[in-house]
Amino acid sequence: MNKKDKIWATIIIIIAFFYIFNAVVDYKVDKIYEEVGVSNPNSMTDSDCSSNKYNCGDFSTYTQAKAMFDKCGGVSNDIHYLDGDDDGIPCESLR
Ligand SMILES: [Ca+2]
Ligand SMILES: [Ca+2]
Repeated sequence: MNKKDKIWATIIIIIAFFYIFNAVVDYKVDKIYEEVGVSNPNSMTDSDCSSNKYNCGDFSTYTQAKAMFDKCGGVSNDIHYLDGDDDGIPCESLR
């Protein structure tokens, strides 16, 4: 290995290290959020109950839709309009 090769190898190793480090940190953050029982606000599946952000089409299962519905307060606070007929069952189409 000549000097130039060594420099490149070092750069590649540093970049690879950062990628792995970031992946591990992301994984750990997700795990920590999971352990304390709240969803990661940075993840795609965050539960924002402040405005109408989700529709039934945003969920792939009824369980997910129901979890969001319940988390935001159920019928009394159906901020996302997941339960149009107010019977307490959101997204009938997913059942
Ligand atoms: Ca909606
Ligand atoms: Ca309903």
